[in-house]
Amino acid sequence: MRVLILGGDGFCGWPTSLHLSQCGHDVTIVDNFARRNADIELEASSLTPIETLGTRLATWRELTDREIGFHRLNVAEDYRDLLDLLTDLRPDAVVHFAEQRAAPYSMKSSWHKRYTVSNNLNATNNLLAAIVESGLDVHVVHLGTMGVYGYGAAGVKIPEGYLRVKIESDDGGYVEQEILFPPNPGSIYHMTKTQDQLLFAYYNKNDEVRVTDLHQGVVWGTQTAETRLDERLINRFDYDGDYGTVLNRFLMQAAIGYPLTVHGTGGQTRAFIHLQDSVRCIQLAVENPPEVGERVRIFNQMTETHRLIDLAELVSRLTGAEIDFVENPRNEAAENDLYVENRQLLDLGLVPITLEEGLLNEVAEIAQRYAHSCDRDKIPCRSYWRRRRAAPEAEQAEEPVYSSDGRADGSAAVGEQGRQVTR
Ligand code: NAD
Ligand code: USQ
Repeated sequence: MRVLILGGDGFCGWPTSLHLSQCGHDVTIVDNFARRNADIELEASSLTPIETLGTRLATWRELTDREIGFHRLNVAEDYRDLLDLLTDLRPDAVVHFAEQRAAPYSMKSSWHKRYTVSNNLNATNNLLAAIVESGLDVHVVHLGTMGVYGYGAAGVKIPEGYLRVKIESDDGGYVEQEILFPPNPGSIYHMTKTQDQLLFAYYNKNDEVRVTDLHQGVVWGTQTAETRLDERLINRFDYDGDYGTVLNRFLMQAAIGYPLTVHGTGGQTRAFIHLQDSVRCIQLAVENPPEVGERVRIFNQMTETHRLIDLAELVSRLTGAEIDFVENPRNEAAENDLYVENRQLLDLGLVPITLEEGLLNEVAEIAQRYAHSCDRDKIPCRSYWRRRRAAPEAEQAEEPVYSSDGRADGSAAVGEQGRQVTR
């Protein structure tokens, strides 16, 4: 298949591009390097030494003889270029990762809120509008999030996107309907993903655009079979207070002897998936498209749920790290249960890699190997979600200066910002 990958230079996009290429698909990447530019803005960087995209692609060619194409464009702004690319390439599928994905980053200031909304919603709408204008029948595979549901459903297992409801009718009877599960986003970033859902539903209904929306949990791990082939292919490893996600942060903190930063009590339960499973799920979604006329397919792309305190204690047991209960900078429930349905990807053949010591050790080893490049000052999360708790410097934050292609000049300091295994 010909597959266009929007956001193919990112944490999930890069290993997915390599995996789909390895599987024999003809892959082309689009990216505007917004993520690399956010590092400049935040004065942070990946723990692992990621190469330029040019070197990454040349290395892949050298090792495998496979060519991955690349086009630098801003999906949210360069509509005409996107349309021309679709028309020239005529892809069978577009995998859409090209969004600002960090919840803390989206909550740093009003600029970050507006940027996240504008980037994410325009990227999704531009893609859908361009598919319709091109007249092509392209399957969109979008990376959504478990956070569209909120993280608790009053003890109910969260279904895959749709909820069957009974509505009382005027004659005292009941009408049955299937509706999108009520959205309950906790951050501006998560809110953009709930709005993406409506864009997909609309274009699917009106124009029969075929869509698979993957509601993914927190991704952990950093390497996949393909990124391990050569150090020049190494994937990014985010550990800073904005982009670092919880389990990778704990493993990296343990590696440098930094107390594990548990927000609040650690009673929050979240859904997780290993990066290797994430790329496999995307392959399954690409290779099993919905029929024309089928409603938007929604898969819950997660393999297990964990309470954060249990994860911290596990990492602490393995490494001897101390646990630090820090005041939670976010506005989220201190504790929640989480039960999630994920049958559809299992039925397509996913065999989950669950969290076990061997894999944790592998991530910890990578963190250890590159610990020398860690900037400890970037570890605390300083993005306060509630106005009344905003740090004084956030109030005075200046906007970073961005050029139209999303490049920050880096000059402006922005205010700093029950375990369930489902198989
Ligand atoms: P990332 O920030 O590492 O990658 C996103 C890529 O998209 C970056 O390379 C960035 O430069 C690019 N991009 C952003 N806006 C763009 C635009 N307007 N035009 C062109 N390129 C643009 O993020 P990631 O962790 O790889 O996440 C990818 C997707 O998966 C996101 O949509 C995210 O919401 C979703 N997701 C991620 C996780 C996770 O734990 N990382 C979990 C669930 C869902
Ligand atoms: N947390 C800590 N300590 C830390 C960092 C985070 O306790 O040092 C807590 C947070 O308060 C939160 C939980 O860990 O309760 C998860 O935070 P996270 O940063 O790992 O994940 P999140 O902000 O939810 O976002 C990540 C990705 C996002 C994706 C989402 C999937 O960045 O793109 O959509 O995971 S989900 O969480 O299922 O919605």
